Amino acid sequence: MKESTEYQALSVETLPSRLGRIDEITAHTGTDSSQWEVTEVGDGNLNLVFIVRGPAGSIIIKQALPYVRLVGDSWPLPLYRAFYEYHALTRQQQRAPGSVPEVLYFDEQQALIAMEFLEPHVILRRKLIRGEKVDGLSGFLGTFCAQTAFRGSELSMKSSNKKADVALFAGNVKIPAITEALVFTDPYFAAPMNNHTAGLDPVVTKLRDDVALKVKAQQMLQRFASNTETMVHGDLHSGSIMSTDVQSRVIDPEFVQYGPMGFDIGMLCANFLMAYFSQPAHRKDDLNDYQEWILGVIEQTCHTFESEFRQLWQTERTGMLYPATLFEDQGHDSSHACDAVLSGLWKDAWAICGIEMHRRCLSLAHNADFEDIEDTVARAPLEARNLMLGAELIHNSDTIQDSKHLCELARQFNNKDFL
Ligand code: SR1
Ligand code: MG
Repeated sequence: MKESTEYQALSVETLPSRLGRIDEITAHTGTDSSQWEVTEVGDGNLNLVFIVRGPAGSIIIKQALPYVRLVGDSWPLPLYRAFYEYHALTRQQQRAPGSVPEVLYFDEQQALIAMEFLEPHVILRRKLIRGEKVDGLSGFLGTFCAQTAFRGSELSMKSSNKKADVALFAGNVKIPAITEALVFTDPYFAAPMNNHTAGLDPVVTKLRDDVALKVKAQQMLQRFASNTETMVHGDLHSGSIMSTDVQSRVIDPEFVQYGPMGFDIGMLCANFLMAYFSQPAHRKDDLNDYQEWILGVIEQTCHTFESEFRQLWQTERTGMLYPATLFEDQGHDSSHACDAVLSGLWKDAWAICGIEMHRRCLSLAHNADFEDIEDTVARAPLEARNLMLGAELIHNSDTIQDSKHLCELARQFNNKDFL
């Protein structure tokens, strides 16, 4: 039975009585909701997240709040983000099967999604801070990014379907607007909600005085806002990935939109680089080994992305772009065309990578990799390395050869002192 009342935020107390007669839910938890054990575990910036443990099993209930949880009700945010998250999850499941939690039930009015409880998975960012390795991580992430990028584009999709999808997701205005401001714009001036670590001022001033850097960041915003190449997750950081030691899943695509194909992989690389630069404050033993493991994940993720993308190019190029009728059917190899598409994609990715590295230290919504370092004297020089490499990537996104080159730069910047 579907809830049909006006939106009301759930609580630990009200959840059993409100959801206890929904078949799609009780099929997974058991029908006696008085036996449910409910905990609220949302530690993200926006939503309520409940674990419901029942006699028959456990599920996750995610419900959007009508405001930004991180800030409070002074910043209203539309409930419709749950609608887009639901549609993103179903598409990701089709395009990259097994990569996201199974959706069990969706109630648009209550902005509520019931989904598979991933156990014993934890947020990947926590594992990176603890120095834990995850087998198969790069293969999983590279495949996810390539499959969703390729299969959500007109390299693969029928144009009519893709354009209908672009129209559907174009309604998700206010959520991408957060990215447009917080990621692409606010880092580059003293925006009201910004904050940065004490001691970073010399580097922050340098970046904010760099007009060419601001131009490049705005060029990337222009591409983000107007290039509808594929359906992007839109917020693919290490807090949007849940892992055990051997398995991973992508969660939380409410920032979904149609955007550039290099967006997700660029943001992902940035978050691994921030994990890399923060490590000296998290461990002494095995520091070099763990930092090198992170760089290996970046290289391998990008490598997997390329090979999966090239494979899909050969086997699933059924859309209107670069059709076989124009290449193979004429006896012409299309691999140079694939090279050109990938080359443009990586240029976007490296610039977006640099911008994401900036926003997590300069704008609102920093990441725990750095924020968990309580001693700001220790934190500032690590963030400075991250910020300066970010600038290098934005300026030189056209000349970064590949992920090996990226990791070589990271090693160089990891040995520099910018303050
Ligand atoms: C106000 S929302 C801040 C950030 O949280 C989300 O996870 C996105 O990364 C967003 O930029
Ligand atoms: Mg999120």
